[in-house]
Amino acid sequence: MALAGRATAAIGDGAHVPVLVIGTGYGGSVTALRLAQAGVDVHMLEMGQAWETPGSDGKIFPNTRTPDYRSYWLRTRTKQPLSNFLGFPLDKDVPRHAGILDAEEFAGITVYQGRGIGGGSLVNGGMAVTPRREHFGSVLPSVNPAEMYDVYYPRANAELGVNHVDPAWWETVDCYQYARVGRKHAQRSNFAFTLVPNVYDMNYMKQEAAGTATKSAVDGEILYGNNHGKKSLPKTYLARARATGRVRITPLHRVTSVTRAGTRYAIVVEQLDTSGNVTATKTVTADRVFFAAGSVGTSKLLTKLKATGALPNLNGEIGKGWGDNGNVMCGRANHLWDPTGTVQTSIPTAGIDNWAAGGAFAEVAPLPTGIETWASFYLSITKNPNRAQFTWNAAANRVDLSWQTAWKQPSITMAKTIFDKINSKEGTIYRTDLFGAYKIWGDHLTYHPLGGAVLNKATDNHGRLHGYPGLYVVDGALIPGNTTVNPFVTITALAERNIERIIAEDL
Ligand code: FAE
Repeated sequence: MALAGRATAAIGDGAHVPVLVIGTGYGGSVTALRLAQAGVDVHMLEMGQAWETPGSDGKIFPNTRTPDYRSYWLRTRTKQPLSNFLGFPLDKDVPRHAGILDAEEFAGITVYQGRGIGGGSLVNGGMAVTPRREHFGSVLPSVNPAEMYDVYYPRANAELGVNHVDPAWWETVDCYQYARVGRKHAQRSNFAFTLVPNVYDMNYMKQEAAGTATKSAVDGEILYGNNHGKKSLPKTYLARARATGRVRITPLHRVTSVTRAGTRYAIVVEQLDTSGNVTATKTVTADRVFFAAGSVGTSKLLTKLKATGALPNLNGEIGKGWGDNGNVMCGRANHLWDPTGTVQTSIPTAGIDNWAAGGAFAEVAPLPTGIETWASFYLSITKNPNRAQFTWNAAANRVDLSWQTAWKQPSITMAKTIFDKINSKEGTIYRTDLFGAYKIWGDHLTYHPLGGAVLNKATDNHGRLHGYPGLYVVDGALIPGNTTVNPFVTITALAERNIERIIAEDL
């Protein structure tokens, strides 16, 4: 499928738009499509690039194995989630550039996020998982499960293009050997093992593996973008939004302020060049503003705007209830008779479900290094109860997050309910070379930031911010810290639910 039409002319200083959407990830894309279909003109602002122009190698996105200037958001050195291999540090210097992956560092955690039109959909693993219904009460306690499971989860899955790997093909193809080894070890320790859906086009992957299509996932493309099979938002929601003719998107524009201006809102926007320099500052007005800058982006904006008096009537829940979806990573060293394969597709399709008994759901993740590693690698989502708060640090002119590294300990304990048992059964050990020298746990990061403007607390039960009619939160900031599985299907489904009500009642 072709990328959606080209980015339109940049928003002008002094412009007025009926609806402004800040950010182009899942929440923003759902909101823009549904408003446009209801006949409303929408302008979306995105701080990252459009990602429509190939680089010097003829490709839009670089490979995971060879990060370059396109890979990181305004850093001069890469910060790879797996920082080491066989004891050697992997990071390297790169030119400062408005790259695709932001490794945003707070005092106790690094939060990875996508930057560009499509937000996290550009960089994520595509795992499209609907939480088990019996767990939904802990995910969004104020939302009626029936409406989500009968209407909005199915709608989100359909629009996102969620599909399933062909189990017969999965059983035999080389590029999923690592996942089958993961299954063998999980099942020998009596853990439930499930194939999980994805938004990667599984028919395309079959062709890659057969050598009849340009290799993409099978060649390791994912973390810094995917050039072929991934159905990211520019190919799904945003393509349909643009096709309405009512949605315009301005990339490389970062919102820094929103204030009341009579019956409207005034929005201050910095225009960036691809080196991250501010080349212009614009003020535009809008009747309604939808915050879709992601859990961190939306929470940082709202925390600053409340504290600095730009939006003083926001309530005391702003900035609270932030969680890391219990993310923790680890690797296991397999025996020499258990190779995981030299060719590993970058698209994960399987997980070990020990949520009910141990509080952990472990994604069997690829290590697409191109060489045999004899390693099994896992990203676990755990029932970590810790929640952090964003606060305004006036002296440093920035927003801080109170998360502490030690707060990952419950996640490690829960992940160990799976991997200690597997190691004991298999006679294997943890890898100690992936996150530093002699470090077992990747406990310094998250891929799944959630919360900071929680539904039914900072907003009403449909995302309307308390204190300001016409201001809404529509992204992962609404979800109180954990989705029990990978989050984007829930973010999408919740946005579908909320915008339907907002269109019916507010417009
Ligand atoms: P998001 O997609 O983050 O979009 C926010 C957008 O707003 C971004 O494009 C920002 O650049 C932009 N923005 C931020 N601040 C501003 C500003 N001030 N002005 C203008 N624009 C701004 O938000 N989830 C899954 O369900 N399955 C997976 O397999 C999976 N794998 C992942 C792998 C990686 C490496 C990462 C980083 C994430 C992964 N995720 C996965 C998480 C998922 O991508 C994330 O939950 C969603 O993207 C969040 O959606 P939002 O709409 O909240």
